[in-house]
Amino acid sequence: KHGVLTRKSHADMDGKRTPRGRRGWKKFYAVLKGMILYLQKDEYKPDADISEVDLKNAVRIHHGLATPATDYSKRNNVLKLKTSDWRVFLLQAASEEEMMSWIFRINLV
Ligand code: I3P
Repeated sequence: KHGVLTRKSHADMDGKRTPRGRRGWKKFYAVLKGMILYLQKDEYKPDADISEVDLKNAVRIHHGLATPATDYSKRNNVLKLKTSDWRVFLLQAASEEEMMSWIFRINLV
């Protein structure tokens, strides 16, 4: 699955709140492949190599959990992704249908 997702980092690997200055929203082209959610700067190209930055933004979603971000009301269609290494991301999808589809696919892994 792929599509546009806008990301906000809420907690870091130690589970601690992401500090100010790194809490902004950023738009990515998301690609779910195997157990990894790639958050790429540019649109998906099947045969292109993954850049260094894109690798850094990749999220391991095995043993993670995605749920609708019902406690976040500033934006619509936002899901909350908790990873097995205690990171928390808010991810805004293009529509409610897209959000539900991402949640379903992430939780299948
Ligand atoms: C953050 C940025 C986010 C905002 C966040 C700010 O600043 O303005 O948009 O979240 O508020 O800290 P920075 O880019 O300097 O990290 P919202 O859009 O959800 O308000 P927060 O600290 O209350 O999460």
